[in-house]
Amino acid sequence: MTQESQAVNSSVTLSMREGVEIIEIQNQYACASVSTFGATVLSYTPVGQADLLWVSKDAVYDQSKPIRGGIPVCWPWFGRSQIEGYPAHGVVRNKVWRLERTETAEDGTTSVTLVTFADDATKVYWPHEFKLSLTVEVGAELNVTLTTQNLSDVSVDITEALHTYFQIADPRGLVIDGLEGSVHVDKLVENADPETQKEPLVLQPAKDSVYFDQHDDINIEDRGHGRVINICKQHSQSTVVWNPGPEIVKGFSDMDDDAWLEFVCVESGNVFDNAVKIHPHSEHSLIVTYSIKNS
Ligand code: TA6
Repeated sequence: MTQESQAVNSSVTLSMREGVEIIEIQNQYACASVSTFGATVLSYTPVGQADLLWVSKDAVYDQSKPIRGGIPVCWPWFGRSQIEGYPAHGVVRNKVWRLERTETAEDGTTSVTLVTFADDATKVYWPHEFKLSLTVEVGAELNVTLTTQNLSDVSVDITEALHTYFQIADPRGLVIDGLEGSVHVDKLVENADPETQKEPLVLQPAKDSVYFDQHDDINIEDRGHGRVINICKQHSQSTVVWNPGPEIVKGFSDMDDDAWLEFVCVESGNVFDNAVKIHPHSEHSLIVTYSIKNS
């Protein structure tokens, strides 16, 4: 279905994909796309490379649920809420954000900033005033900054993550290094004891582990695509590694049974015990830079 597109500037156009508005970015470095629904980066394809990100071919674009893939924004909590009926991964990945500004840097990098604020819907679950901004910088690297502004008169504690789905040639035996030395908990094992990661992780799906007090750069050795994906993060204490594997994937209506063979989630944020306290009228930014090196 062809959709009319509207040019914002020479690098940015707006179009619709079914019920979702898409911000399309194209410059000398890469092309990328971001949905205003959930402020979800859906693709980042540097010139000469495969897309960094994975989106399910069964993803839903009618705003009835978060888009499966790309970089969903988990905020102001990560994971399942302790409160029955509250949405998993918070309240902003399934609402429409506003495109606040676009900028072109001197080196030709294109940035777009999307914002969202507290409203009646968010206050049902989280009774605080806030401004949340996501700035996506598309250049030789992909830089994503999630900034929380606490507009209330009380301190708030948040957990958060950029829940990034990386397109991978084969997750079986995938080597992920940079987690060494951090303490991880396996969420697939009830009451699992924390363990210290001693070696680079060799992924054997299914995997759902949280790495605490983890600060180092992470390298994902995507050998099948002849590349290494580097994750460099600032103000992030946690990393989550997730791949549902062949059985758990069957429980997701927006992924087919083989989808687990196409991606790995390596999520940068501040989750569970690594919560962030933001004082009244203060702010906090989670910053992640993704880059690709040929291997
Ligand atoms: O980050 C891993 C995880 O928390 C998994 O436990 C799984 O639930 C995944 O996120 C996807 O969650 P979603 O709510 O997007 O289906």
